[in-house]
Amino acid sequence: MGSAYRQFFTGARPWIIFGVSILFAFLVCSEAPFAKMTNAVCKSLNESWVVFHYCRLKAYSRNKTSLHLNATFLEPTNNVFVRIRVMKKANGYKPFLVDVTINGCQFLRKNNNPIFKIIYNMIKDVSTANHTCPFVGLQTISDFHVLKIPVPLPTGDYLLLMDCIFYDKMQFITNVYLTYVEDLLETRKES
Ligand SMILES: *[C@@H]1O[C@H](CO)[C@@H](O)[C@H](O)[C@H]1NC(C)=O
Ligand SMILES: *[C@@H]1O[C@H](CO)[C@@H](O)[C@H](O)[C@H]1NC(C)=O
Ligand SMILES: *[C@@H]1O[C@H](CO)[C@@H](O)[C@H](O)[C@H]1NC(C)=O
Ligand SMILES: CC(=O)N[C@H]1CO[C@H](CO)[C@@H](O)[C@@H]1O
Repeated sequence: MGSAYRQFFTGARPWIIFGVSILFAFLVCSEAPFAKMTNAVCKSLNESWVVFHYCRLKAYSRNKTSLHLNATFLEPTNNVFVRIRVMKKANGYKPFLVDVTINGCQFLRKNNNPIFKIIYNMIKDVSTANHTCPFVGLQTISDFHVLKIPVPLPTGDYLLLMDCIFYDKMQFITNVYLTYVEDLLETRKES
């Protein structure tokens, strides 16, 4: 697995960011078109490094939820890669367009990716990711709910998978399920 990841990273563009945050960038949206997070799952694969205390959606209303996440990194890490994949539901979840791996520490130093910069700017105020590496100790995302999905998507159920890798070893995953409705605005206009 280690060498497979290394190979993948070598080929990958040095996209952005720090881990936990990114994921959610694609997800949520408080404005039309309509997007709603429906479930969040966090899992540490190495509890001597990463421990999740809290990973949950709270409901504001029937069509709006917010994400709360709280984890501790027990040791410092200066090497964070995040792989993000989007799946779309169609007889089970199938890969959908996005499969990128980003170098989190590099992005935080150089702010060198314009797309992720937009996302990061939205995330930083509700997370503890607003600093350069190393990352250690308590990491949180609090009440994350305001985001615009930057590209139009077909209506459907989506799953955002985030694998977080420290020094070539998978340490945790965060998966967020969401529902996206493309034409809410149109429907409203017609009615
Ligand atoms: C698990 O975490 C410990 C503590 O940081 C680290 O030394 C070890 O290499 C990690 N193991 C794996 C398989 O990632
Ligand atoms: C994170 O979770 C721990 C354990 O439940 C709790 O003690 C701590 O207050 C929480 N911190 C934040 C910022 O939510
Ligand atoms: C939530 O959905 C209901 C009906 O489905 C709609 O009337 C309401 O305007 C929606 N609220 C927001 C904030 O979109
Ligand atoms: C590393 C980084 O992004 N630091 C920023 C954290 O947030 C403050 C206030 O928004 C900025 O001034 C820093 O540049």
